[in-house]
This record gives sequence, structure tokens and C-alpha cells, in this order.
Amino acid sequence: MGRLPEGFLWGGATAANQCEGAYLEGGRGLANVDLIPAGTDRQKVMDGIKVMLECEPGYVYPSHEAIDFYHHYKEDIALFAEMGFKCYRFSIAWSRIYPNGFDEEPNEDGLQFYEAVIDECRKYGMEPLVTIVHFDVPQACIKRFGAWKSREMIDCYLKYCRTIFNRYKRKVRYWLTFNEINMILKHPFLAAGILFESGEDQEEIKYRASHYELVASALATKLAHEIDPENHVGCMLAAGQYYPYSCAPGDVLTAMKKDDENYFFIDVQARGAYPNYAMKMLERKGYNIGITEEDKKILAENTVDFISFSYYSSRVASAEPEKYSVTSGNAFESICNPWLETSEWGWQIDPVGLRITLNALYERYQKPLFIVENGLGAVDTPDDNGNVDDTYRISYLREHIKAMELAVNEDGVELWGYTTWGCIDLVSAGTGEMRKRYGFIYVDKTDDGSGTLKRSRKSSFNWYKQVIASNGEVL
Ligand code: BGP
Repeated sequence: MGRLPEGFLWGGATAANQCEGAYLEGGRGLANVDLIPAGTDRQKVMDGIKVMLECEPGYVYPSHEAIDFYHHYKEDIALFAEMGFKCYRFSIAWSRIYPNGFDEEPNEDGLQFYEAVIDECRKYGMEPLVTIVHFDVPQACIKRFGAWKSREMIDCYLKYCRTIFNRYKRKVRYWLTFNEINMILKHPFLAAGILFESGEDQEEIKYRASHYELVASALATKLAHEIDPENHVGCMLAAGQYYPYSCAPGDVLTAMKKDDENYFFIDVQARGAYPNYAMKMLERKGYNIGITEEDKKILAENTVDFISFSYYSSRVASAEPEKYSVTSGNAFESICNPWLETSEWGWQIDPVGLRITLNALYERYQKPLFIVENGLGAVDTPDDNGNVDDTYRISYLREHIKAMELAVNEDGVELWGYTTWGCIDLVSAGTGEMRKRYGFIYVDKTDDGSGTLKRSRKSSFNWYKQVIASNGEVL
């Protein structure tokens, strides 16, 4: 395969709540992500249907220990460095910095923890790519303001941003404002701490909360640039192009409309204004989401520098969806694509779809792109010697990297980097399971909480190392 441009940022990605554990250590406050249990009620809590604002007896909360990255970060980052990572994407837990979200002063212990993580990356020449919010909202903000239902969250968020932008100035140059910002439409409690009262129009609330996040994202972009003009700020979309089920015009139109529902967020963040189709939708539904003239100015003047996204699969839509069976990959319902294979968790596998998505995003926005999540969640079974031979993961990644290289070298897409999801095994966001693994590094921990937390290299570890060393040529 062709090589990628010099300086291409190869690496891996994690999120605080899925790997750190130590949920109450170092002065950390509780957050929505600590209140989402594993098991059958997980979905209802993530969707804001079952209210769980305190940890309840009888439930297991996977974020509380996760893989204990909090106490293992040096060992873990050393392993990333051994693979040759040029970049490590991680998130800061908001409630480690501001335990309640609205505290007067930040929590020094939390600031020091991330400083140590960042310094460790820098020691190995690894660029930190920091997600400011990866789904987390301090519990106290949910109780006091109803989380992102309220405009007051913008000030809390900006205070947090100001603190971390100043503290990590010149050490961190790449920032993402909100992980998978469109996830708020699918799992509002997981993604934004939102709960619903009876009689509320849930969709209207989701769009209002989205609006506050979009304004907060634009103001954070402004602030990051003021504090250090060398900061690069990106948005982050759960992406995956919709295909029409057939060439029937109704299917094509439906697929286009389904894409708009997701691109809406990035249209605002990258172009600086609500697109007409969104304004029409809000008008048609009679939603008042509180957009002010001042908001419009903020959005227009502070667009993002680059567009990042997660990609796990393409999606399929039809004007008559009831005729077909559905599958759901990364929360986005889709008609089953008969041309594709499916993972053990029902996510369809489509490397060509990555090339299509890269082209679609680049054509639409003409801004640099960054793939910040991609990977295969699978059951890994260590052999008698404890080795995991994850050839299935290698083939998944190989095909996706090939498609990415074609998008860059044949189609001319400007792409800054590629960080695979869950470069070390961690808790699944969707299911709360440990057995859904994505890593190059195996972590000895099971769903019942047992295990030594010992880390070991899978076959994909050495494979990815050679991919990075050859800058994508040897796959
Ligand atoms: C995205 C999230 C990640 C991650 C990934 C894989 O939605 O940004 O946090 O977990 O999907 O999903 P899952 O963990 O459900 O397999």
C-alpha cells in the first residue's frame, strides 16, 4: 500500500470513564457516567427513561474500577510508545477538574493527574489529543441545572475549558470539544446527562440541549485560539454514511435526510450557521430552542479547525423500513446491508464505507479530517500460554487502513491522523461489558469484576507496530 504523508498521527484512543476507574479518588466528583450500570437496565438509564441519580444497591457500575488506568497510566503509555504511537487520544474527566462542575476553584489533584499523563506522552514524543467531554457531566450539574437542558451549563463548561487550556498550554495542541456530539439524540443521559419530565417534548429538549452544546463548543474554540493561537480545535461526529437501500428515489431521499440529521451538528460547527433544512425542521415542529442573535454571531465567528469522527460502519435507509430487518451499530439503527458481514455484536463491517464517509465529509466541509475511533469489538480468548491471536482484528483494521489510504492517496482527502478505538481493552460504552474488547493490549478483567488487571500484548500489537513504523506501507 501507499505510505501516508510524513507526520501522519497514528495512535489509539480511550475515554476517561471507560478506562480510568478510581472514580472517587483524588477529589473526583460523581458524574452521569458513574451512574450507568451494566446489565439489563443500562439502556433505559442511558436513554434517560430510568432515573438513576445515585448509585443503587444491587447494581454493578463498570466505570468505578474500569481497567484502573488511573494507577497504570505509566505502564499503559509505555506500551503505546512501544507500538510507536505518534498520538494518544484520551479524555479528561470533567469531575476530576471541577468535582461539581460549578466549583469556585479547580481540583489541583485532578489537574496534576492529567499533567502527569500528558508529560508521559510527551516523554515518548506522542502528541496528546484531548477530548474535553467524552459523555461526562458532573452529577451536581444534573441535579442543579438539569445538565445541558440549561444554558447555565455553557459557563460551567467554559470555566473548565479555560482551566485546562491554560494549565496544559503548549503541551496539548489538539482538542475535541464534545465526543460524538450527535449521540445526544440517541442516548441523552449518557451523552449529556439529560432526564425527562413527564409531558416534556423530548425531541425539542434534545435539540435545545444540542444548541447549548454547539454554542459552548464555538466559545471553547474561540477561547482555545485566544489562549494559544497554535491550538487546533475539532468537532467529533459518530459518522457512517447512509446508503439508500435501493435506487428507488424514495430510498435515496430518505438516506439523504438521515445523513442530514447527523451532519446537522457538524454543519453548525464547521460552517458556522444552522442549515436551512434544520431551520425548516424546527419551524415545522414548532420547536423553540432559544437561538439568540448573539448565539448566531458566536457560531458564525468560531468554526472548528478540523473535523474528527468515529467510524464503525456505514448505515442503510429506505422509505419503507418496515420491509427489512434492522441492525444497530454504535447506537444508530440501520437496515441490514446484505452485502456486509457482521460482528459478534451485530455491527456491520464495511471498510469501503470508511472511504465513502471520508470523501463525503471532505467534500462537504473542505477541512482537514481526523479518524479518532475505528475498530472491532470482539471476544478474545487467551490460549494456554495467555496469548491472544486476534487475526480477526488485524484483518478488520487492515481493510479499514487500506480504504483510508485510498481516500488520501487516490481521492486527495486531507487526513491528519488515525487513532483506533480502545487501543487497550476497556469497558464498552454501549453495553458496559469488558468482554467486548478492542485492544492491541489484553487486560485481565472479566464482566464479573474478577481478574488481575495484568496487561499483555495480543498479536495485533506487533502488527500495528509495523504498520506505524512503515507509515502504512506494510499491512
Ligand atoms: C463510541 C464511543 C466510545 C466507544 C465506542 C465503541 O460511541 O465514543 O466511547 O465505546 O463507540 O462502542 P462500544 O463501547 O459500545 O462498543
